[in-house]
Amino acid sequence: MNPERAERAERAAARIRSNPEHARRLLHQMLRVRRFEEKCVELYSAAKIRGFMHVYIGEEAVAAGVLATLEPGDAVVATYREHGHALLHGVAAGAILAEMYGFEQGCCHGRGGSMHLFDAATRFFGGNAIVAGGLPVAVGLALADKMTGRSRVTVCFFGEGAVAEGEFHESLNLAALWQLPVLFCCENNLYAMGTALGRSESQTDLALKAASYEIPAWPVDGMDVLAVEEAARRAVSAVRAGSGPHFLELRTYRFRAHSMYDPERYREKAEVSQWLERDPIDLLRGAVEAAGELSETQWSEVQAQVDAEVQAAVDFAEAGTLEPVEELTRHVYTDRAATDLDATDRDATDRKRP
Ligand SMILES: Cc1ncc(C[n+]2csc(CCOP(=O)(O)OP(=O)(O)O)c2C)c(N)n1
Ligand SMILES: [Mg+2]
Repeated sequence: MNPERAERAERAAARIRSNPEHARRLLHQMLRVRRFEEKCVELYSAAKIRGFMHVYIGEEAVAAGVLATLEPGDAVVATYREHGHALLHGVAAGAILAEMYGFEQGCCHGRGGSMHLFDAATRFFGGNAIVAGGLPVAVGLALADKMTGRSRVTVCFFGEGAVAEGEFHESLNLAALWQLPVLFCCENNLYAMGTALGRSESQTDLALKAASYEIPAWPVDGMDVLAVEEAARRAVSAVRAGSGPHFLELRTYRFRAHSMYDPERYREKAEVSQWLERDPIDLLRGAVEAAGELSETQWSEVQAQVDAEVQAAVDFAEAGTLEPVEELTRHVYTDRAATDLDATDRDATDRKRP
């Protein structure tokens, strides 16, 4: 082992020993996402889930590490690869899976599906299918918190493909200009569908792009959940303390295809194998075991708990029902019929008419 790696392993062991329960919890969280999504793939193949679906397998350390640093009331905005973020931010596994089945018991009554998970109660604001579409939403949420004086943080996850979009630059600029309480988390998995970062960006150091907007930014090993959590804790506490936006470039890798349809002609099998050697779950499990803080029994318990949660989610989704046809026009514009509008609303509406 090279000296840098050895020092890192030593620091990790010390951290694990200082709070072994927390380390086991991080392991549990990553495994929840992994097993849940493995089940989703199986259910997709069985045509229980249809439409587009993108899994996060390989990238679990990012969501698990960052979300471990949030407090109740903080908001999360993510992309279409968001099952894990929703799950770890507190949306019930059953409600997520039922949503993917298209059933009314889903977190969006089955109208959103895999790419548009949303849950106002936990302040999980998507599930955004448009690349970079979540960034202005996050900036708006953070602006609202700043204007109302609430000490909340909004975390925005997006892929490195988003940095090529105008919305990325507009959002970072305004967040910095107005010193908004938002943490930008760029999940750099090296590919945007089949396009490698170096084929689409002249500058591939993404933290540097954020720094050009005067936003404190740094890269993080996104396969090491302890490193992710440490960086996120530092960034989140600075954001919460009023130091304005922060940016993390989380260097990670997706082990599976971009979506369920992808012949993967753009990357070598050897590259995938190399990254598989740094599976974030295996890395943490190995470190916790090496620190003497994970017995065989404890690991079996973690797995059993996760398996039970996933099975319960499947049972819940399987028992789901489609929304009745009469409900189809609900949740489109407003639930209130024109006759329900009170006099003030009607006056205002009338005044706006040309
Ligand atoms: C504005 C926009 N352009 C194109 C697409 C099609 N599209 C879907 S996913 C994707 C790649 C995005 O890659 P990245 O942001 O790196 O996220 P990853 O899939 O790697 O997590 C593209 C181009 C889209 N959804 N939105
Ligand atoms: Mg990507």
